[in-house]
Amino acid sequence: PFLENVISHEQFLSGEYSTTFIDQSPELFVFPKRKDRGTKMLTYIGHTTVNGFEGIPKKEKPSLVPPPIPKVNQQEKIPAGTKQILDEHGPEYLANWLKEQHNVLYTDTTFRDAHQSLLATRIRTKDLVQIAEPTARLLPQLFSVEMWGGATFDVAYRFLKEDPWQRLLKLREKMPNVLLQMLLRASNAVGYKNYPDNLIKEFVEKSATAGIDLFRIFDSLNWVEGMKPAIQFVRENDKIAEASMCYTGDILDVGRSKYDLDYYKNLAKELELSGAHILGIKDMAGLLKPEAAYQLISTLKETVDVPVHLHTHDTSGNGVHMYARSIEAGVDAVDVANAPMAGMTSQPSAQSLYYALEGTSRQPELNIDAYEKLSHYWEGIREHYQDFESGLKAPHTEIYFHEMPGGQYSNLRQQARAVGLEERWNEVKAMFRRVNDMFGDIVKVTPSSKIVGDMALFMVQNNLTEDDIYERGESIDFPESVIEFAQGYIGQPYQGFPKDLQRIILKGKESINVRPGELLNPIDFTQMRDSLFKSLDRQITDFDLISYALYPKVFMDHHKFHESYGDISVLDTLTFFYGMRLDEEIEVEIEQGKTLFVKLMSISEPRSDGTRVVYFELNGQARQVVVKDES
Ligand code: 3PY
Ligand code: ZN
Repeated sequence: PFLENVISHEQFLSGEYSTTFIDQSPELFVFPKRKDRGTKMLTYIGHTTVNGFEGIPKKEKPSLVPPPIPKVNQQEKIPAGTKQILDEHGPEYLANWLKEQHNVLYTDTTFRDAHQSLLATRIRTKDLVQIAEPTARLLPQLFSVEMWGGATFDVAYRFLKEDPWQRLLKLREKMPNVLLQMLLRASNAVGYKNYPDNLIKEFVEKSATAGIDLFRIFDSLNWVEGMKPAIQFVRENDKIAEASMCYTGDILDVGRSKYDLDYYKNLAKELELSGAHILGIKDMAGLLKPEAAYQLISTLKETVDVPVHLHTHDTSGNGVHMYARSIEAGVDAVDVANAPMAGMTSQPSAQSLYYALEGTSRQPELNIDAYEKLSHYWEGIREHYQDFESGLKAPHTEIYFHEMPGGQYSNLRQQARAVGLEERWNEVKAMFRRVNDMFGDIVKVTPSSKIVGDMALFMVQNNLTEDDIYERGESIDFPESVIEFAQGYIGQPYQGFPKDLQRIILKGKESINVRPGELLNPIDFTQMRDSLFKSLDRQITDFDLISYALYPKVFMDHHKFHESYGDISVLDTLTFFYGMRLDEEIEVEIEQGKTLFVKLMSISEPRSDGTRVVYFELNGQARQVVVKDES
């Protein structure tokens, strides 16, 4: 705390201090009183009860029953699965094994993409961990469980106030038999920009150590150059590199030749040569139509020797049909979600596809009753996150036109709402497509999709047409993300940037055509650890270090939050989002065998300084905390 006082002192920051600074600044020795765990937690509950939770309307905590967790015999050994094949024989063997299976295999995305796409990535670790071991016991035939990466990493810190590494470690412990899979944005890791290569290397290594077996790697422009380091690092760790191509456009549309069957054939070959153990097809917007899927998969199965793994989003409602055709064409594995967390912008339902394949020879070999048992849990838990629902109520075939990824649709809509463009949402969607075409028809997935979205919003908000951009673009300040894209800082689009537009956006700024990671200075982790240790005054783990390197501000904000409120990942989800009702009593297990009993007694009227006193009983003793009423 002393060092923290020094480095945050105004005089110190201004640089105008001498050797007597410490002697003459007694305030440096005033340390904030460290609050005990109970008080910190009551402060959080008090604050949330009074002010609500960021991003959702404040309302009284809903009354919901806890979701049912299927009974399993915990004394029995957990059945072996794909994880044991990988650990015993390595990634090449595992990939061959996958290819040799006759029946199609399932990757279950319920723990990651399903809630990223339906509930803004908000499902908390506590709710995932409860169902992890039953899943491992009931569905040992899964190929893998996708449970990490993508947006889960920063959302954990930013919104859920928890440590994403803890999620990985805990799920690994509970699911020792199936492959754990993550989504890795190649040189963007789990962020939105390119990072130095040595950070990607560290990130992959520590993720592998903490429990990831299969890395699905993609580049947001399908730029293989940008994916090579990540593929290499995964291979060096003896884990599975699933190099993925993002599906865009429509191979059935003969009028649109940029992304035709040959494009995907060449890309697949290139990815195989770059070291892919598995070829992934990432249909992030759900654009792949059933017949296109049949042609694509048949062609790719003839093109590469590695197995093919298909991912889609069911936004159009055609997901199950599309998978059924892909399975006919020989795809090795597909991504599905448990039914109550499936459909719409999420993955197709595991159960629906299972039944759709009845009577065919490739129906997955698993216990469908187990899926149904687990589904009761997901059905119940989804209710706890009702305020994060995206609002999409029906299949949406307009995606074939605007091509927005599943996870982006609701996000961009919220962004539009936030800047007062809710009534012009249809215009924003149309503009999204226009911008895509202006950019030369690009692959749209995090982060390139966000850049197209930023530009579309910018144009609608400022009433700019495409002609305006070409005619008066010189005097327009474009969004920062658009400038960085035109500079080549997220990589090179297939067939390059449209030169005119690039010049208008850059206004003389230079652009690059090499991998941004080659130009970025490597991170000095030793020095970074030292300075973090000094400012946080605690042991810095390797995980902390990587998180800080990826997201310095997000990590520091999380640290400050933790200092004020402690570890609130132990709270049940409804209390976490809504606080407590008057007279309600809850139990909080803060560590194994140590439970706090919390009762909310009363809340005072606001005082003249805008604060309220919140009165609790903590383990039967009266306690009070003061919180600011932000209304
Ligand atoms: C992510 O990058 O988070 C995605 O899910 C992209 O589809
Ligand atoms: Zn996805």
